[in-house]
Amino acid sequence: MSDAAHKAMWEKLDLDIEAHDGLLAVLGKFYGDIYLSQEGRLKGAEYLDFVLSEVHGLRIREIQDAKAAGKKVVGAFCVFVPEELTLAAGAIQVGLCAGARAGAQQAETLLPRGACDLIKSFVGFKLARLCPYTESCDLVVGETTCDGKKKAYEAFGEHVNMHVMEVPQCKAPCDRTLFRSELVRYKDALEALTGNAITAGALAEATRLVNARRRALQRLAALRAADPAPISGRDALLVNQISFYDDPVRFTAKINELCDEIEARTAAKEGVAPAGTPRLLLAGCPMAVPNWKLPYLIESSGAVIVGEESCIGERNTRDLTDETPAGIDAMLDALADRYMKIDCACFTPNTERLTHIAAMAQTLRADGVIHYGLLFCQPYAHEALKVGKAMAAAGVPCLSVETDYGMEDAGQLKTRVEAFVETLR
Ligand code: BJ8
Repeated sequence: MSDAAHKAMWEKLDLDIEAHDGLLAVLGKFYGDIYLSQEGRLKGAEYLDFVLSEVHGLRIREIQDAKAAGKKVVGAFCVFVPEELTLAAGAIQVGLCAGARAGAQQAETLLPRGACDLIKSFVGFKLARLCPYTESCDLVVGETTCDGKKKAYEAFGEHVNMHVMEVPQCKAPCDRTLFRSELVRYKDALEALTGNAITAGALAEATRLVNARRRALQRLAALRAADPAPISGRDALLVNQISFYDDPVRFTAKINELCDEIEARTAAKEGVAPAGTPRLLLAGCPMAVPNWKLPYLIESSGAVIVGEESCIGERNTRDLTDETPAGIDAMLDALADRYMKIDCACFTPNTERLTHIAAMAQTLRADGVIHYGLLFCQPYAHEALKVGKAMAAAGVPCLSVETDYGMEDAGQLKTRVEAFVETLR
């Protein structure tokens, strides 16, 4: 697809072409510095490079073609939005841009200064007309997770067609009942949007599809226990990020191919860093594209990241949806059961997250944990303290960092990370 064709498509989507060109230029440079500079990458990383190079191009063209053929597009910001239902309604679900500072000035007209950068980012992308995914959406689904997001959706809803799912904050049986009823309400909204009734057959097929993608990501996660580490944390994070954008069937096939290559690499005792390189588990807030600052700083400080305990990582892939129930009601029960296992810091209490982090550190043979909190994120800032205590009890060194999408603190962060890595040697 030519540059001119891309531009014509973006104009049709009413993007701010000049600002969007600027964004792509910065993104391209950032990607080159952080990704293409890596040594010993897997051949399968070519897929990642291609998807990223065409993230606003060919993938958007596919989505536009699908829309022209009558499909609807649903955007989401949270792993609580059940893609099984979206796909069963014959719609496409995409994760929306929220990992860069864009349209910050515009965002501040709708948000308080103390909103986290993730929230400012999705509002900024919309108001500055920079995200072709947001502009492609027929419906955006929000959720009542943290206070920042749920209040931001009130303002955001004045600019997009919005459906907000209520996500409970506790995990008692009454909370599961509430979430189950929210699944029904979302199902009704999808049926109204698409004009398609969600049948048991369609939901079973969609569940198999989403589970297959989760299984491929679980396979990748498990292979990272090898020493030497067969894939960089940056590339593994990118795999997880792309899982929210790319076609699920193509993505699953490509990631399984990547895993085949990793198995061969591991058998040959090869990796991206020498055996014995300090291994770190990254835990905390989700890192949406192109939030690669911290992984880059860690991996340029002599360590390798071996796992992501986040929604752009294992929190999103740990649990499968039970494929055995028959009939819509039983399938909705299975969905409620699966989604209510998510250990987001918005829940209280949320002790299972501490257990998960300790288990991941052990399985992945991590020498330490870095807890990442996005500045102004209350839920994860509170849990950072608990994670620190739990890791101390488990004998796993832990460093807690709080940062945002800016580069101003990069030097200071690197000094802290280097000092931490030094203690692990
Ligand atoms: S399930 S982690 S994707 S809510 S960083 S906006 S929490 S103030 S993103 Fe999340 Fe769903 Fe939970 Fe996962 Fe608020 Fe914190 Fe900002 Fe956050």
